[in-house]
Amino acid sequence: MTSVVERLSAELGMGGIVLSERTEVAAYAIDWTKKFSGETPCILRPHNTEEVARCVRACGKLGLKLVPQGGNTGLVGASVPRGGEIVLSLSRLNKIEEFDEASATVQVGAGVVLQALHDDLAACGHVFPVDLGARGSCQIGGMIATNAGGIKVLRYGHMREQVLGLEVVLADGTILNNLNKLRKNNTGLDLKHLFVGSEGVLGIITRAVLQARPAPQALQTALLAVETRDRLPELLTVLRDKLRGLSSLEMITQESITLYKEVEPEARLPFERSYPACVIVEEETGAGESERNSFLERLSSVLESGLAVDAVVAESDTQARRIWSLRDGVTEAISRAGLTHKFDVTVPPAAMPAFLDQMEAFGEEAGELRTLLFGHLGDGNIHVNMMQMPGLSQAAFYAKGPALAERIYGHVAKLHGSISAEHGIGIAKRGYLHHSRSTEEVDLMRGVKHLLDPDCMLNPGVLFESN
Ligand code: FAD
Ligand code: 2HG
Ligand code: ZN
Repeated sequence: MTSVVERLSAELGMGGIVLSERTEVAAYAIDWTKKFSGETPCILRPHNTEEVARCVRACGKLGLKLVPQGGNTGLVGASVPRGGEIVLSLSRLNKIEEFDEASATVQVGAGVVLQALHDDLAACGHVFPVDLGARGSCQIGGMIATNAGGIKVLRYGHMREQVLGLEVVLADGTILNNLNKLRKNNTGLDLKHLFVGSEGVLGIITRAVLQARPAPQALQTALLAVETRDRLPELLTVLRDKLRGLSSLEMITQESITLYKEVEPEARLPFERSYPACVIVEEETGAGESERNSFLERLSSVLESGLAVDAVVAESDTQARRIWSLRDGVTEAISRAGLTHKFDVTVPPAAMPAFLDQMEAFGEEAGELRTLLFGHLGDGNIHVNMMQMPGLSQAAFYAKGPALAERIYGHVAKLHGSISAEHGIGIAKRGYLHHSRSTEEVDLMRGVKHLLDPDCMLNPGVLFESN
């Protein structure tokens, strides 16, 4: 009997695309959190859109299921196989194809890594305004498929707001080309939005046209210390008012900073004493001393209000990077320190202080968990991590997950929040979707899935519990 790999290779008839060496396949079959993994016979690594379409048609003909994969930094288990699916890696579609200066748009392959796009645009005085800690690995296709957020949503929005055009390979192998560069194009249903945030269940994104922006003349970065978490909503209001060019507003609680220091003992912490929370602010300003002085004055007025009690202001790019390394370092430290249950939620900003306390209480009640809270304060987006404490077995740790999720998401729903602020639903949250979306909405989503992928070939099991 011929194997799947042999049948697929024969069907594709193209060299160098099928990767089936077990040692090489392994990295594609486990996710970043090490929580989700599965078997796969092989990885397909096409070089361009036409090859992607051929891969999709070949899998369709052989009745094989596909998991599209970008940088494999997703945090909800949707980028790795679960039960023998083939992984379709977009990594080789990694060309930055064209920068159009007049429209400030850039056309890229789905496999372009975010950091590479940042570097490329910087060379022509522009920026791509989505940024996140996984920038060195996550890819544009994956970011579109998850509608990634990150640290600049406050000013520029998610991926959705940056996507002008898309090229997508549908489940039957059709290539849907809408590489639109126009900002204004009201010609019927805007189909690209179906694929933004679709987590690979509706089609394979192969190229995109993205909106770039002129690079800000100067960035002012500071870390503020907060004496009480109760006043975070007031601080948010005042910062939005005083710093009109605010581009990032992030929050890290003390316990997260403590973990960071445990994992990175060499790291120098910005304040000599500890505070219940620290807040990172970044403002885009004009260049020059007067703009800098204006930032410092406006920041001083925030300190005078007592909403923040201490501040470290970056004097150079290196110091700004050091401040940001604390924020990025927390996510990294969690993954290095052990297993964690991740809950990425949004709550109305006014509800945030009580919500933070409630999360700590839930963690305490569940027992033998360490609760870490941080996130995108400006968006009301809290990352709740409940980490395995030493002594708690892996099985006992995992067993706590479902009850915790039910409690946390139930609480979020009562606050009219969202059970997924930015990471998506994937496998991890599909059983809880009803906390944020109505039955009618989920039925319509299923209908769209059925229309575009009637045989449920693309990412089966993602988003919905049964297809
Ligand atoms: P993958 O993980 O490979 O895939 C994610 C999903 O997209 C899967 O469902 C996959 O099937 C699908 N997919 C991938 N490529 C395609 C394609 N071309 N066509 C169709 N479907 C596709 N996320 C945020 O939103 N904000 C953050 O601040 C943030 N910070 C992070 C920090 C760290 C350290 C890490 C590890 C992750 C972080 N994430 C964050 C999560 C993650 O980086 C994002 O979800 C990112 O958009 C995933 O991109 P990727 O290329 O790695 O996609
Ligand atoms: C971040 O903002 C990411 O750092 C990851 O969205 C959050 O690790 C997490 O829980
Ligand atoms: Zn985040």
